[in-house]
Amino acid sequence: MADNDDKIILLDVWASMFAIRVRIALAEKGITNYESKEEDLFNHNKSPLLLEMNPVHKKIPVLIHNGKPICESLIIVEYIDEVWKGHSRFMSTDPYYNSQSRFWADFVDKKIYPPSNRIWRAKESTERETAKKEFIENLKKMEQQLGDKCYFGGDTFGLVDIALIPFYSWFHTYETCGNFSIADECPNIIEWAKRCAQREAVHKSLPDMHKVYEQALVYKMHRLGIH
Ligand SMILES: N[C@@H](CCC(=O)N[C@@H](CS)C(=O)NCC(=O)O)C(=O)O
Repeated sequence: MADNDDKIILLDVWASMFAIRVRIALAEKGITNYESKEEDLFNHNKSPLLLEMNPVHKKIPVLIHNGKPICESLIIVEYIDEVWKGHSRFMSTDPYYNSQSRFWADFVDKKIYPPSNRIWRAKESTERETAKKEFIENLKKMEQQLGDKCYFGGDTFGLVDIALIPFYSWFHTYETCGNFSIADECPNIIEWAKRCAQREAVHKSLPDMHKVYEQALVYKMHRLGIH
């Protein structure tokens, strides 16, 4: 379990919403003594360490805890919660509550992430408009699920909040590329995001939205083969 001499390495990419989840989880648990290794995912430049630690998917984030790798952001967040039990918990002791948290965190990965990505990557406006529609529809479902609660799980900041809040840094990119306002579509999600961003752990882990936008343009040029 957790020890003060633990050696923790995060294979990271600063703008990645999946990596941001892990940085928030670590910060929420008060873990600052870890090494973040920034990966270059382009030009066949992945580090030998990444290929060794995540040979199946070859993706970041990977948390390396005392030499042992943990892959997949949501699995990493739950791992951090289980190992560093001392601080407030992301999961509960109630199996039903946890099943619902996992359902909605999975919804973020399956129904929010794919259309969000297509909004800024789209080459044509029809593709972009379809993605935008799907993104808004699904974000509204999350807004409904949030209801008038403080966080998705109630009063405690938990797994679903950690799964979704990194997207807040990307909202400006979606809005600029898709020419729409998320605040107009989902005002309660924006209120929730602002509430989350008041937490120190979240605030210091979320990258600047304008830098994210610039980076998105670089990613897009890479995808189009323009370097
Ligand atoms: N389901 C994974 C997704 C991770 C992911 O897509 N990572 C991207 C960066 S945002 C990556 O490493 N891409 C490299 C590649 O696809 O080769 C998670 O939750 O950790």
